[in-house]
Amino acid sequence: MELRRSRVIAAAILLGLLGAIVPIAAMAYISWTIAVEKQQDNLERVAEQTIMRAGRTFEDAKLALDSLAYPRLAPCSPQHIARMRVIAFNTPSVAEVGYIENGRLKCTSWGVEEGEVDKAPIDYVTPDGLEVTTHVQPAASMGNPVMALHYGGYSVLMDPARFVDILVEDDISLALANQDGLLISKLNSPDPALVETLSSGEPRKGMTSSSFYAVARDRGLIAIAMEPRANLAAKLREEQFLLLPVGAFIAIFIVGIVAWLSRKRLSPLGELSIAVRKREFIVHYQPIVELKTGTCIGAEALVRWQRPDGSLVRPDLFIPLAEESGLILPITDQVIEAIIAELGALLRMDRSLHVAVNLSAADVTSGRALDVLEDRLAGTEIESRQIWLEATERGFIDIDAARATLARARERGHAVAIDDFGTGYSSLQYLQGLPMDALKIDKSFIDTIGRNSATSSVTSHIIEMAKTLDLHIVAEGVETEEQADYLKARDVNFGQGWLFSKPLPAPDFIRYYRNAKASREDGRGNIRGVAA
Ligand code: G
Ligand code: G
Ligand code: MN
Repeated sequence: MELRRSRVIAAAILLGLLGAIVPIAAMAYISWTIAVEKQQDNLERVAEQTIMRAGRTFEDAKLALDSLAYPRLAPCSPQHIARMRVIAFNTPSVAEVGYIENGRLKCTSWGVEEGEVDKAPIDYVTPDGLEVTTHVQPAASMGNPVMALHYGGYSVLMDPARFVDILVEDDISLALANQDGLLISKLNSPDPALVETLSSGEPRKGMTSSSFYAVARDRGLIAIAMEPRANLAAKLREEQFLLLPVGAFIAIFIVGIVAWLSRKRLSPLGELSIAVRKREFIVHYQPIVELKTGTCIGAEALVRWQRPDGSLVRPDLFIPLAEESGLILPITDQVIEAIIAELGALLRMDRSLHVAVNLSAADVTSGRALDVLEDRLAGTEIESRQIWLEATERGFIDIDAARATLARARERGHAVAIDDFGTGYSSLQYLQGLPMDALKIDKSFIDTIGRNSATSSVTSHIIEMAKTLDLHIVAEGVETEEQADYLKARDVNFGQGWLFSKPLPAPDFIRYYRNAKASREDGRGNIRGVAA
């Protein structure tokens, strides 16, 4: 029993802890994945904008180079130079236009080239056929290296920053590369190692131990956006602010349910209903003997609750709760089933033997136990007259229902006994109207026998009353020979009590029954042990 309690408590604590931790951990994890997802989606958008921007810049340069081819003007003539200047001016991404002949720069949008400048070496060729030099130190300006695109005898110089001219937060860095991973342009100094791995790999977005990244590809260009993972913190807090309270709410709910269920299970009623479900009820049998001969003529079935640790709980401690809660009905069923299983063979062998079943008030009022009896007795060859039913006055609250049940019980062949007779308030007249076969005089009256107390005279009156009703009489709680003699002298036929035997488990009762029978037959000079 303590074992079960501590198991329930341990399970409740475990479930409670899990119920508290799991939802909160789950919500923390979900907020993290949502924050990561949002962060990466944002980066992906940046990478896509970058690739679009870069693509458009290349298109602009291509357009400018294409439009330089026509109309053909005399190379490096004032008109030619003016035209190159117009185009450089009209194409925002193009800083300068140059005309090249035989690998030498002849003139630029600024004018005729005086020095001997070679065409810059080509790093790679775009899918549209533009030759690209990624780093050129422009002759005209002292500024940063620029990029040169060559096509059809012309070159345009461009500021590489134009390709990644995107409005982003400071801690997002960008890299633009060609499909071979050659870096074309960058913003906010991206991590070169990461750029190298990403430009050769497949992934569109992801993270490393220190950064998130997103990659976009288009027409031979690769745009990479990255930002430190530390940036997640703000977004994570946002998500947690929404989701952690949900997790806490679920946790409180689960812990509440666990506490409620375990309290319910640990309550006396909870334990009793588990006991009913686990069929923890066993039956002991207290012999009822014929006082004159000492023959065992029957037994009263007395239920006990056997807890998992083997201890027995007496009915006084759980029958009231069982009656109050309605669990008494299944308990009565289990008692009936135990009787049939344990004493069925003995009852079939000795038709004069009976077993008395205690009915609860609810059993008496509803009469339901009769149907259970009929059902369980069917096919067992136990005669219904071998099953006595004991009802106490507590069952007579609804007297009409009680009368109907008792009448029905007798119609089916059962004998009906009134239990604890004398302890209630009912008048004899009231009992007279009830269908019954036997009275069980309560132990409290038997106790007075031999003592000089005032109630002892009541006892003889009780016995007289029972006799007036012409009923079998069973004296309960007979403990001494003196009591037995007193009862015999007043023609009380049957007795039950410690003088004869305490309530016994079925095998012990069967042994008691056989011994009693054997010694009686022995006493009469008959053969011993026939019944065995
Ligand atoms: O022998 P014991 O102390 O166990 O019996 C206590 C009381 O419990 C008895 O007086 C009897 O009324 C009640 N009792 C015993 N067995 C049953 C049973 O199977 N059903 C009901 N309803 N009461 C029982
Ligand atoms: O159903 P009822 O109230 O009759 O149940 C009988 C009760 O009396 C059971 O609890 C049983 O254990 C108890 N009992 C039976 N015989 C004796 C006896 O001789 N002495 C005492 N003290 N109790 C007894
Ligand atoms: Mn009884």
